[in-house]
Amino acid sequence: MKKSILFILSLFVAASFFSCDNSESSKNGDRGALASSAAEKVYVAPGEHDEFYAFISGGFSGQLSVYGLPSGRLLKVIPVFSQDPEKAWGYNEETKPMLNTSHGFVPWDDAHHPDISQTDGKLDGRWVFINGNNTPRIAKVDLTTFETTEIIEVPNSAGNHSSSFVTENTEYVVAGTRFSVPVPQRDMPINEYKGNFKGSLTFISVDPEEGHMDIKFQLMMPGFDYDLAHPGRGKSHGWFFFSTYNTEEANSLLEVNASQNDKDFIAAVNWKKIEEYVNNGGGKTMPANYAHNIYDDDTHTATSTMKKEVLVVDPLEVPGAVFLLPTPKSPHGCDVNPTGEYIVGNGKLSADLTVHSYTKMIDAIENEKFDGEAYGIPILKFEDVLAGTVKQAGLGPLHTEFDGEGNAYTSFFISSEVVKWNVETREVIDRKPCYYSVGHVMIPGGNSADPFGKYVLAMNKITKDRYLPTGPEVTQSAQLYDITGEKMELLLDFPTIGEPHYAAGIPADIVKANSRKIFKLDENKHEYATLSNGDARVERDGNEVHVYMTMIRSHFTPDNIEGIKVGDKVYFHVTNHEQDYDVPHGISMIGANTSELLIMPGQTETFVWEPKQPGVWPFYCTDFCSALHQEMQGYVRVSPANSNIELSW
Ligand code: K7E
Ligand code: RUQ
Ligand code: CUA
Repeated sequence: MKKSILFILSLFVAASFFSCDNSESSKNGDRGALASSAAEKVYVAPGEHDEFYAFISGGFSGQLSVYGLPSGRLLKVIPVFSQDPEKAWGYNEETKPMLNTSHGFVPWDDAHHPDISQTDGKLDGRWVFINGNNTPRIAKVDLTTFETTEIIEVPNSAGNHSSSFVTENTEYVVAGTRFSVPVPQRDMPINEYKGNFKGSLTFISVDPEEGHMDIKFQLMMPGFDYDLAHPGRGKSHGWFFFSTYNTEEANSLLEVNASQNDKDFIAAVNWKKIEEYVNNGGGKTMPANYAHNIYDDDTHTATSTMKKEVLVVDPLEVPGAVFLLPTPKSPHGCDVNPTGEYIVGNGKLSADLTVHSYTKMIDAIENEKFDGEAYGIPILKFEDVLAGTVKQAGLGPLHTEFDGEGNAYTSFFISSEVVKWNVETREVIDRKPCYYSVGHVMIPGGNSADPFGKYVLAMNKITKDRYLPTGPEVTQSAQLYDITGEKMELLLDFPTIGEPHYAAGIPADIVKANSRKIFKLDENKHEYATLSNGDARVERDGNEVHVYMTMIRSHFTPDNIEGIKVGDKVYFHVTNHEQDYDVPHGISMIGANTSELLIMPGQTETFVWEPKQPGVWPFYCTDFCSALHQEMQGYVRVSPANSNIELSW
């Protein structure tokens, strides 16, 4: 049995080698053996668990997917900035407020960078943070329930891209703006961008106990377009580094070409210093509208609050807090190695990688070796902060991760490869092709002080011939490489959802230990929960009707309701009375302008139904729950608006 599955797996892996990796396979006399050894390395036998969780951004799907590694099996799709009819996220009354913004209900976003919370620089597996680029937001996913439990909108920002990266003790999750905009927003000529548009770097504090997020301060920077970021760690803890790609402050990047300047900057921000300044009353509050949405685990209900102001800090108010490090060729990724000494700038229009030294940076700052300034912010000399360059590493470097053994792995979009190099010597050790045009790479813990350097996952932008054709759009994909040896070994291709940008990986054991199995019914604090069957009922309040319903294998209480009229607004508040792990029930109502509800044991959810026609309308359980699942159903009798039929159930 095991053998035949292995054989099929090897065929898949072999096929991928044959189709694309010609150079590799022709050098390799025994492709079959290579493929089957790769298959063995990713094979997780039926009933066995994967060693790692991988949280992979869904990009423009607004979701976060959960995969097992090394198998590449999809375990869950977590709706974050999206409506998900499978889970009723954004459809039921409880979760709709999560998608509220200062622009109204925005049930979509472009999610790029998940990052797992850390304690002492190590992954602690409590939360995953992820950014929404489009309508700037940061979300927090709770890893006990794998649900989005908080979303905070970021004011004075646009294209929230250098986000959401966490500091060593999750003191802050950071959100940097990609598009510079007028602050405060106002009607002004676009070509007056230069000197007028601003780039905000937002430091959102995270409460160490509950994880509640709050905007602590916004650093209001010149409009350089902040692309990516990473925190310092170890010796550089207390600093944050942001890459920029428009120091020209051009409002049309193609015509004026943002790449006019040979070097842009990496902005180094001493957030500890600014925190101290703010704690002592520094900064100015300015009016700002932004939503702060919290999903409460006891009530299973979200509330959305509109905030009115934000604390803003001008870098010139805090001397010694912000410096600019010249970095060649429009750097994209801005990655810090596990010791915190090296800051890697991936100049996407270059063949070289720039590696800055934290020690040299501090030295240059202390000796005030400045090379001019930009809007009053000191610029350090390139030579004074440069540790060295990785020469001719590839074309179009984007992102770098680290294995904890002194090696870095950089993705190259144009030359479509992942390149392994030594952080100290900056010599290239190995390169392997990606199929095709890789964006981010991810090593579990690879952006923390303590990486688990067993695999690197490449997330590709284009797949072309790698999968069965599915019309003009072929699946996006990830590729898994073994990095335990000197040379990398491609093990597996697997499809992903949406467009994967970054991902965050973590040993499964860290998360599994805290995973929640059920919600206890007697701890259900939902405003409309029905905790005992005897309390199941229907109440009318004008033309609003509230149905307090329970579900347990395999019936609804009540299940036959009469006295509903056309023009009523009927709220179904449904409580799942199961207390067994993995026994949700669903409910759906004919013609309801919402999704089904999939309700977890002990939980209450609400949908609204506005019947338009008299008749007898059925509802049923949508999740196969027992041998009598098909019997789990009911009827609602709807009478004309003027009828005298009394409510009964
Ligand atoms: Cu390079 Cu949004 Cu991180 Cu995508 S970004 S690849
Ligand atoms: S019923 S088990 Cu609709 Cu055949 Cu599904
Ligand atoms: Cu309950 Cu099917």
